[in-house]
Amino acid sequence: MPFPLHKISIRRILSTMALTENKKVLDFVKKSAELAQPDEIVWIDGSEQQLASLREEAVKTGEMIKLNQEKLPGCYYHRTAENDVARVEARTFICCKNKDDAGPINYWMDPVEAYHMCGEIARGKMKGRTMYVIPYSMGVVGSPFSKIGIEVTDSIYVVLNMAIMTRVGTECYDYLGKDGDFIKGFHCKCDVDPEKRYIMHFPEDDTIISVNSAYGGNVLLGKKCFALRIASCLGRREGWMAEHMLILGVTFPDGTKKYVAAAFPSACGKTNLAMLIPPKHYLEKGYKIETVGDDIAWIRPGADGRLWAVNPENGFFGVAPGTNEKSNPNALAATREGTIFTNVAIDPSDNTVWWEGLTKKAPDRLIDWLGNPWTPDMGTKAAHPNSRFTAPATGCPCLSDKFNSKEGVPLDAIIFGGRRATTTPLVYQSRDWNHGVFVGSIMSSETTAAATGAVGVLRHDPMAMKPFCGYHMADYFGHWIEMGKKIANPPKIFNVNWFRQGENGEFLWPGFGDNMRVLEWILKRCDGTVDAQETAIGYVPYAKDIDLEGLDYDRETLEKILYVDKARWSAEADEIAGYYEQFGDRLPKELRESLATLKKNCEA
Ligand code: OXD
Ligand code: MN
Repeated sequence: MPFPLHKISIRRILSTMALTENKKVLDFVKKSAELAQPDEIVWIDGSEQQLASLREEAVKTGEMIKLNQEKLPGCYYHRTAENDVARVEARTFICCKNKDDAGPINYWMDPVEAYHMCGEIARGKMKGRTMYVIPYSMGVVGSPFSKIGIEVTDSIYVVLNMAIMTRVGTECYDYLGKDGDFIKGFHCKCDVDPEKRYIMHFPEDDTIISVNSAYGGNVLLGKKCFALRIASCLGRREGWMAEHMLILGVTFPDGTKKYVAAAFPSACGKTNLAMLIPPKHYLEKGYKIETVGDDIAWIRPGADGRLWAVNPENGFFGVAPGTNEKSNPNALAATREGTIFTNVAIDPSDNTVWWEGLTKKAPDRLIDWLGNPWTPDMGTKAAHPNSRFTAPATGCPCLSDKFNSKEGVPLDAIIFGGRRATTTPLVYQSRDWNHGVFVGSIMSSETTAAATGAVGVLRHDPMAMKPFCGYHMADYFGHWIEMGKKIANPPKIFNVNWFRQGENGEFLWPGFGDNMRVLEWILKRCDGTVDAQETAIGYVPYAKDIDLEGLDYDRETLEKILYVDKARWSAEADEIAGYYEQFGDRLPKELRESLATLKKNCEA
């Protein structure tokens, strides 16, 4: 007997059935319902009973498939529409009054036009459906970092994913009280029509509207839309930073801990780095990596003059392909319970899941992500390259004991990194904070399947925030420079590149757990216990200082991927100058100066 949901008719929206007396919430729910005209409204309370009954309903309607509960307890499977498998950057808009405030990198639409257009698209589209009202917190409720959101949606899949990825429950209403403010999120699947798909952000109204999609990155509104695009605007207003960064902790043999935040573009290994297992001899000495977050960091200056960071999420929305017992056993372990898999393949022999890279040999017969029978000789992918797992953070064996800390963790280092076949060395350190901001601003990376469009195309992705910055990118750089002025003990800033390739396209660095060797150098630099060579771009390690113990790897290759080729960097500087042009006078002078220094250093 399913637990009775708090279903009420729209006419009774303001009745006692609502879980809050907050007038702003009631008003938002009422307006959303008047627009989309759902048959019913369900107030999500976050209880396991309610979620269980929603899972049951989703299985009944075919929205989700219940997987093998012995092998994968609490795990479910979902397929999105074939046209709806990734973020849609060209249909993602910043809707602020003044076009200049969105900047040249973002797509912009006038807010009046955007509200009108989305209103027409969503009008009546929840007829025959239920609208769910999700109260959620990004961050631990009551932490000075945290913010509350309310998402209304017509998708049970969204409710269940939000319940993994964020802290959902009535405590959010308690925290808001009668008058508290929150980020409004309206999501309607409508007809999943790609031509009418819009992901709209109204930073001046703290509002998000998402229509005609059901793919996670477009519809789990707490994630990219709120925790990055809207939060980047809030951070600028309030003096903090919302970044596309993992957070990890390193425990040293003597028990001390250091924390690192690292920004990489989507599907470039943030989850793998956040959950890294160090090589054997590090483990034997007592080194340990702990995960605080794998995708988003909210960062604030502390009273001690350092930067402190929290992960506002509560789960991992990770890319499945390539995740296996060797590349990321911790992520794999996290997916074994209470996980929703999206667009991976199903193994019908035991009703479990499979994706490319999970095992060396694919099973003989699968059901692919489109729902069709699949065999290895077909030459197609069984799982979509951007197929995902939504896994509760608590299932991660290396989750940090600071995961739920209200104060967050103090950062010793910030790392930027892109996917670059050439030019960018394995690791280098910026000369100081402002130069570090420059290093982040010139990040380029090859595109991945996390967004629609061509894969493998080199593009600028400053601080890995190109798709996620909610305002003018040059003002965002300026905000970084300003933050530097507020902190007496800033983290040191580094850049890494795990993706250097040889002449035949082979990767020149093993990556994964061996990235610990680079992390160790980075943290020694923070302590001032290892020397470095000053180059045209910043400080680069001496090859002898990267620990290669237990690795079958020659120092010559290491020298090669640490080498700073001035001719290439000179060309890079010219290319950056072209890229910077679009920012005009809004580009902070500190970045122009760093670029001039780079050019001069390359010519010296
Ligand atoms: C993600 C992304 O899902 O960056 O984290 O696309
Ligand atoms: Mn991401």
